[in-house]
Amino acid sequence: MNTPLTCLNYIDGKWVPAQSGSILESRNPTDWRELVATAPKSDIADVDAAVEAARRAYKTWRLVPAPVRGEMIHRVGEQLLRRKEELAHLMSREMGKPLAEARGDVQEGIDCAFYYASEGRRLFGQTTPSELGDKFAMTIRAPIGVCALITPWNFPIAIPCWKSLPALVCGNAIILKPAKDAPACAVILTQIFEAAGIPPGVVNLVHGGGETVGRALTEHPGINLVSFTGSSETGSEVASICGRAHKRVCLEMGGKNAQIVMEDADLDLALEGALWGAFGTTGQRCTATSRLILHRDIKAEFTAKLLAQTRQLRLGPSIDPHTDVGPLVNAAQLERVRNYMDVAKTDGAKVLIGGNVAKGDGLEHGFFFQPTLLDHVTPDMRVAREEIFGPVAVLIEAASFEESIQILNNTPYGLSSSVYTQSVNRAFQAMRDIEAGITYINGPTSGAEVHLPFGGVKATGNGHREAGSAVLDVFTDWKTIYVDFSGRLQRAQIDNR
Ligand code: UN1
Repeated sequence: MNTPLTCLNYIDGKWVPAQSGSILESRNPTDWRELVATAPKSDIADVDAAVEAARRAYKTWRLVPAPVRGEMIHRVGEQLLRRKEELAHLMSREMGKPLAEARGDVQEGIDCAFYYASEGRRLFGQTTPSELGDKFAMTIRAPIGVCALITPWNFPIAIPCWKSLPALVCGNAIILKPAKDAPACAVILTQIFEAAGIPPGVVNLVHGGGETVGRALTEHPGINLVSFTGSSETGSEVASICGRAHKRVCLEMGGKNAQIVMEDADLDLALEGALWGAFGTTGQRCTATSRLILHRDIKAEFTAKLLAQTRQLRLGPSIDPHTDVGPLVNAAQLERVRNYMDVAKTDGAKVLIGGNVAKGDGLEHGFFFQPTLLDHVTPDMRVAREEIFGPVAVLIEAASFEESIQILNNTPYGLSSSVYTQSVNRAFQAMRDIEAGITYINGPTSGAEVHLPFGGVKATGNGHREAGSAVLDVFTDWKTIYVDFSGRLQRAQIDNR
């Protein structure tokens, strides 16, 4: 076993413990006897110190030319690339993602760094003619100030990068509050920021719980913006605090993503997509496929194939290269998924495979749950509507394409969606009629790329998008500028009529 890492907070360019001296433990979900790291259990005093440092640093950081900020972000990308393997191993041990997927998580951070590094030389505004003579009109982007970034454990490098890199290139100072289950990944990322030359106070890291540190940041008058990824319940709380204080808030919350398989689909392709979508990252992705909406003409055949393939999945230690499905992140998640099995049975669903905590074969010290398929599920059942966040997919039968879309839309959420069909007409109808932020045609519900907008509709989000150029509208304000070079008063709408 590896020696546990001692994580610290990073405030004003210094690595420090929590002022109270309290600590949290981060354990390996494959084997909870392994302590991966300890981290400061911070409170409001640590948040105050971080906000003060960030406010001070913001004053000069916002004046650093954006291309220079971009060069630092580029160095972040280079360091992430150099430390990719080390980070992937740490991540896999810390939160239980299979190694290949952990490499993908770090790669998403690298992609993000190189994308936003070059944004330093764009950050385009607009110039447009004025309605008056000898007058110039343009827009520029202005940073928001100090941003609190509250991130989940399921993408411990990718999501902090999605948030921090565009925030920084736009000229904001940041305070990162990583999930309690992934403090060590956040420490390495912060070390990388430090090594990339980002000045003290511009990036701060405060570990701790959502109810203490997350809340203190959200309520702090020195914070101008909160970007939060997590549950819809917590997101509502964050939004209401920010709403009352007129703070900008960007929310990425729950999902109940569905894959539709039509009778004209390439079934083998749809099958591969369903397996990856449902069981990749042990179902712990916001984009995971938790509903399979199957046309009745292919349901029996598709289900039989799916069952056979699910049976082949190897459940095992996240670090083992032969593992297909790793553990859940912690005991609470395991209990949550297990509870949903009771809910499913009470509501009349049938467990086709799985449905239990996995035991034996060296899994007894980890948070393993068997890959699970629930059949005879109707759209009104709780397992068809609520986010489970585990290796569980429900099978719902549909009589037509129209009914499939209706079922897909019949959820409070709207993040990702997928349709397998060979019909161009149906594909375009799906793109038009599905209520979701992301729609895949003939691909699974997971697979977002960093240069496109990421986010959802309904209870999934609050109208903002992460990633792509869309996130620049989160981390900047538009400023409209008029320059009158006529040397006289020109009244718009009046003097030119
Ligand atoms: C998330 O689960 O919150 O498309 C992010 C995907 C990944 C990102 C997921 N690229 O599944």
